Amino acid sequence: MNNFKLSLQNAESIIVLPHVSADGDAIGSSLAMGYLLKTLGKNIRVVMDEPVPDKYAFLDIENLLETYSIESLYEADIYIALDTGDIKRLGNRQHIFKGNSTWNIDHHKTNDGFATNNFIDITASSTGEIIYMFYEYFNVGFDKKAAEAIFTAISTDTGGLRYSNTTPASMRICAELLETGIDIAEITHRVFDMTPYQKLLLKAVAIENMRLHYSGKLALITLKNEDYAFLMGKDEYFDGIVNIANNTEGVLAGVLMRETQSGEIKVNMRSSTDDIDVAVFANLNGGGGHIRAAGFTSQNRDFNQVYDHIIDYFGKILGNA
Ligand SMILES: [Mn+2]
Repeated sequence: MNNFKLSLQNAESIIVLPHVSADGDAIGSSLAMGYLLKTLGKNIRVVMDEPVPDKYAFLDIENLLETYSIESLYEADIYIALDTGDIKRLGNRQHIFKGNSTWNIDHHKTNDGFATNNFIDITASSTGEIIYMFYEYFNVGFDKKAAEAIFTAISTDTGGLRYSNTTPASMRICAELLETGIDIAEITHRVFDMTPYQKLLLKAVAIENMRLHYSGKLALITLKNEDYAFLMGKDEYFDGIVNIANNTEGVLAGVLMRETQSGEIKVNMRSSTDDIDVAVFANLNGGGGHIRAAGFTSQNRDFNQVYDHIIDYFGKILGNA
C-alpha cells in the first residue's frame, strides 16, 4: 500500500477498470476506489466494458461509470484494474492498460500478476474488502455512497455473507459499513431478490435445458443462441444462472455452457465441495477463478466439442466422488 501511495504522489489522472461482465464486486470496488481517489484530489474515470447493469445503477450516485467506446481516448497517469484475474478479463479495454504505472488489485488466487504493480490478497473475500483497507490506510472516512459500494461488493462475492469465503474480518467490515446508516435491506433486495421478468424467463429455459449426469453429481445447463434470443443481448442476466445447477440437491458440480452471438462458448462452473476444484478445469482451458467458482471461454471449438470435453472431464473427477 505504501508503493501505491508513492505512485499516487506523481499522478493526477487515474483510470479504474473493473473486469468484463462486471458484477457487484467489480462495480462496487471500482466506485469505492473512485470515491477514495477523488477525495485524495485525483481526476478519476471508471471505464466499464459494457453498459452499467440496471441492478447496480443505484450505486453510481455521482455518475462516475462510463462505458468503453472505441472512439474515446483513455490517457491517464495510472491505470488500475480491479477484481481482474488476468489481462483478458479487461475485454475490449486491454489496450488501455499500459505504461509503467499499472496496478492490479484483486483477490483471485489465480491472478497472474499481469500489471507492473500487483496487490493481490487471496485472503480477502472480495476486492471490496481490499478497498476498505485502502480507506483505512489513507485514513479516509466512509460516507454512505462509499459504504454502499463496498457493502455491495462484499455482499455479492460472499452471497450475502453466507459463502465459505466469509471471514470474521468480512463481517466486522460490514458492521463498520452499517454504522454509516446504509439500508442493507434495500441493497440486498436489489442485489439478490429483485428479478426482471426476462431473467425469470431465462431461469425457466435454464431449468428446462438442465440435465443430470453421473448419478446426479454433475448438473449441466446448455444454452444455444436461439434459446435466449428474447434477452436481446442482456448478458448481465446470466449472472447466477449456473447456481440453479449447483444448488440442485446431490449435485457436486454445476456447469452452465452457452453459445454467444460471436460464436464463442462461455462455460461457468460452480462446485459445492472444496474437494472439487473447478478452477483446475478452467485453467486447463485458458480461464480462471476459485475452487468453487470458475469459468472459461472457448473460441475455436464448436458446441458439441466443448460439451463432450466437459462431460469427459467431469466423468473422470466425479467417477469416484
Ligand atoms: Mn471479486
